[in-house]
Amino acid sequence: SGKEKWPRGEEKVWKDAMRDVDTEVTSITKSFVNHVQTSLARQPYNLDNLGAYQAAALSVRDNLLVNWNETALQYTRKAPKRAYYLSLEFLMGRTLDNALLNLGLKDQYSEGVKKLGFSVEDILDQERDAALGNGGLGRLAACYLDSSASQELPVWGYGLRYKYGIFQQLISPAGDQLEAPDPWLDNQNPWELPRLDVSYEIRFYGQAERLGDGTPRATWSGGQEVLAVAYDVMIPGCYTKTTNNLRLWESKPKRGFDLNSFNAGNYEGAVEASNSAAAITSVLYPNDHTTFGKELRLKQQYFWTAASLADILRRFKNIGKPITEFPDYVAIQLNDTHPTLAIPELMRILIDEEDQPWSTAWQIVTNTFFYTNHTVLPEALEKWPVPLMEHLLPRHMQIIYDINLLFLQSVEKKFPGDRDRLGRMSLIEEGFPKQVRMAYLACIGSRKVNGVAELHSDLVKTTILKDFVEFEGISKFGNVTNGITPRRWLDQCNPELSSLISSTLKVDKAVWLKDLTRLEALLPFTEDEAFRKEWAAIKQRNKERLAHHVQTTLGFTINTNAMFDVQIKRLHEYKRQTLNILGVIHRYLTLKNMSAAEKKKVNPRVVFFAGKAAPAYYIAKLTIRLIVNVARIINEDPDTKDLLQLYFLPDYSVSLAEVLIPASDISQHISTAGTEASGTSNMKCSLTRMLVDGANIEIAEEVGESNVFFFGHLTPAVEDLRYQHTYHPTPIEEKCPALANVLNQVSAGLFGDAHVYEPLLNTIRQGDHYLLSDDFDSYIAALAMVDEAYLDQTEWVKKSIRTTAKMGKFSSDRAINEYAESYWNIEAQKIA
Ligand code: B1H
Repeated sequence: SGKEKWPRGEEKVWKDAMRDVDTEVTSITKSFVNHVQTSLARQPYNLDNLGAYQAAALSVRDNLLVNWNETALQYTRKAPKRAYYLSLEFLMGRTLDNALLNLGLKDQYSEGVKKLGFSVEDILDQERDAALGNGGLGRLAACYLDSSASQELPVWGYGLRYKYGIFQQLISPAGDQLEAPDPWLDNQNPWELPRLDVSYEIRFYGQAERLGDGTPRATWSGGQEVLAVAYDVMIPGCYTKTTNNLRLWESKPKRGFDLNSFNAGNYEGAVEASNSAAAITSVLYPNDHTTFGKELRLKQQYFWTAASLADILRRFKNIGKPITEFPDYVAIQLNDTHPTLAIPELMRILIDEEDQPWSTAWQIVTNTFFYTNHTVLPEALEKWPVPLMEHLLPRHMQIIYDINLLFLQSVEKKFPGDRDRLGRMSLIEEGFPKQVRMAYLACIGSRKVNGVAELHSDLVKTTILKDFVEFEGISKFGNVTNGITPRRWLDQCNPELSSLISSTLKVDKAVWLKDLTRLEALLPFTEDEAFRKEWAAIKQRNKERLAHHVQTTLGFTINTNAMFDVQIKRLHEYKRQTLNILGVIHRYLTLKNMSAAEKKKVNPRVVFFAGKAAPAYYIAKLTIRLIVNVARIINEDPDTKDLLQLYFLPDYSVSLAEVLIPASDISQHISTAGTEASGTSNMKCSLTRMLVDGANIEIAEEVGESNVFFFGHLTPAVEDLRYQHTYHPTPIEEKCPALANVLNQVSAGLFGDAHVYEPLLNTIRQGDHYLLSDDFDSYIAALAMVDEAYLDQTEWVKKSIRTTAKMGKFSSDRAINEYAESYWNIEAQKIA
């Protein structure tokens, strides 16, 4: 008819773009419409938000590709020393918004899609998180990639392309965590480039035989061979051409897999083998801080390290330098012990394939690798059973034995006759079965070792690696305090605050986002009333944004005229979500006993929890159940519900964090002293202007003790307290009556399920390894101080401004530059 109304946006803009005529139609609109018609093969008439997201993503990707190619080309031409970040986890979150901001194209795209009838927010909201990680360790890797590109450093990431990321968390009607798979690749992923041409054959099992010809060489043959295929993810820097690469490996059966089985008529057997190849990269292990000794996990680790090393070696060989110069061109960072097999794998390549003498090979290896430790918790220290290693990686087990022999000989030389020490330091732990201690192997195979915060690095040096410090000297052991990227954790998730900062400082965000110490110039504005008002108004709008999100996703109505108190992190006993929920119950019981007049003076509080529990972690899951059921009771209680609300927000993710963090007034970092290596959400919360209490001493050093609420015992006391618990236990009733009362109320069934929570409560009544009974009273006192401080809103806002102003140190740009200078010895490369 020709008279029908155009369904979306401005008809003329669409049509001009479709016909590619030269009007005011921007190149952005053209490329968007072009992708709708060609890449997506869709009609503009019926494009939905998902289609619009895909078209926008493909269009932005075109911009990135140009820079990405240019960056790769220049790295190849100039051949600078490069660093490689090996991590089993990259918790990237969403990409489109970040890419638009880094390219400086957000406004143009918002304009463009608006003319076509879409809102940029709706489009951004279509993207699924890339959740290839558990928690802080994986998110740290993502922040470091962002900073490397933004600081123009030649750094690539290497990881696995899991078909399923971290599980989706659901909460059952009873309040239990349920796990559902995360098929994040189902809608096609516009951010990855399959490189079917880049692939390597990876061997498992089989036989290793020493040549016995006077060389250390051996052959390794037979077993299973699978293919590692590369998928590349572009990592744009902020306001720079530099666009680095994250290479993720996918496992595939080898072409023409197992012809022998076919010929023997064993067709199903052959298909099974092909399934087992594909299984290697099918799922991220969701355990976090515990190791399970599963064969498939070890397969993942070897598959990934072997493919990455083969790729790095091939690139090095293209430069045409002798192999002994490898460490002059390559630095490899081991993100925790997960990639430690890279050490024996490089030895294998150098000895068996490159025919190098042992000492030359070891020299190369120990100048190439760097190892970051992320935890001193004993249950998280990786150990692999020797029989499993011998079965899966027979040649590597030989090499590990050889490394160990030479190593222990040199220890014996330095400490003659100290048999205890040899036993303590051996790479092989005695027992049934014997186990390989991966942290020790990573330590002796690396040029340097570091922890992730001052306190943590000191603990590494004085506890788990003490013997190694004595043997190798202190200078090998350092600290690089973690950081977070201010692009995602300020500019992207809190855009109003970002523009307030730019306009107040009269500095373009392109400058301060890359030099976060500039925020210090905000300090004088603590005395500016108009500024403080705007600061507070932005917080209020962020609270409303969160409340809206909860209303639309969960159907709860949140009181936004309250203090927002968050604890958002993996569920773990050492992080003490239990202390928090017992504190909430204490507050509830206190409110129930108050007169109306007393209640008038109380400041309303909304407490949020979010976080996943490892699927097999019974006590952590019970904690979730308790939180959910306490929430049910207290949110319905007319006596208290105006003053205290409690929510467990399911399925914590990077995207949910981006909404939660800017809305929070206080965040709880309340792990037992010395157990949290660093924490990074503490930095995110402080950066987007709020206060932290708990573990992070370095934050307090920067922002000032008056802006942080500390409580509880300090690290040096922990060992003594635990000793007391074991050998001179005091009944909780005596030691901490307030806590005893809370525990008894839960036991009595105040929140239903009278017996269900006993195992959780007993972790406190018996043993109390994480010292809740020692810290409860001072925890409650600290929360009261927070309430008190919040009453003086002027002072509170000042504290909040001061905190943000002093967070410069915690930019991941500072951290990555420390690695670049003091560890990897690499330099920034200007991409013209
Ligand atoms: C951290 C882990 C971790 N430390 C084993 N260790 C894992 C260990 O799947 N696994 O086997 C997974 C993760 N994660 C965290 O690292 C620390 O607890 C945080 O304090 C720290 O901020 C973060 C980044 O350094």
